[in-house]
Amino acid sequence: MKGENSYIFQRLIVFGDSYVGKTTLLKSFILNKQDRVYAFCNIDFHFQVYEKNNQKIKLQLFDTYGQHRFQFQKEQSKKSNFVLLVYDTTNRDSFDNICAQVIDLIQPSYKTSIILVGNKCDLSSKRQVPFQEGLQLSKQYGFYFYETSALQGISVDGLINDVLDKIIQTQ
Ligand SMILES: Nc1nc2c(ncn2[C@@H]2O[C@H](COP(=O)(O)OP(=O)(O)OP(=O)(O)O)[C@@H](O)[C@H]2O)c(=O)[nH]1
Ligand SMILES: [Mg+2]
Repeated sequence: MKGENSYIFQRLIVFGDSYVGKTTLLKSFILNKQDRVYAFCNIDFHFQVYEKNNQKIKLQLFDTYGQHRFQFQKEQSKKSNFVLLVYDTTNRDSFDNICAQVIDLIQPSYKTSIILVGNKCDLSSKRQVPFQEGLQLSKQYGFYFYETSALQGISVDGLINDVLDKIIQTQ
């Protein structure tokens, strides 16, 4: 039987071009906005404990910067339970760069769940990447797919709740 203080520990990391909204998205997963964010070797991270179905889940949320290279991403992906690949729906280049990245990150042997995220969906008049294109890419590779607005909080609760459900299901 699990003790009262026991929790499931998992690691989530976010990748994507500069300015797509990675930091804003991760911050929206942090329940207490006053909590400290740690910095180590050019990565920021934060521990967030969630409680769901009487289970405590401690998620280590890793933020990265747009300029990180593939080798770094590959190493980090291997160590993570969840990888969020974020692009900006108003920036075609950020989507094309994800497409290039995906080929490199796909390693069937990794037990990592990859989630494709089209952020800034609130800026509909500036949209450059249609929803269907994101969906198609996610289907092609068997990723989860969300369109979010980290700024307006659209679909961010759904995303993190689905992550928690998946963690609980796989225990
Ligand atoms: N309209 C809109 N703006 C957003 C959204 N998410 C982030 N932004 C804005 O986009 C800008 C960049 O957001 P960041 O979260 O700093 O982007 P980042 O991906 O962490 O950038 P780097 O750390 O430089 O790689 C900021 O001005 C945010 O306020 C969103 O969903 N909608
Ligand atoms: Mg950032």
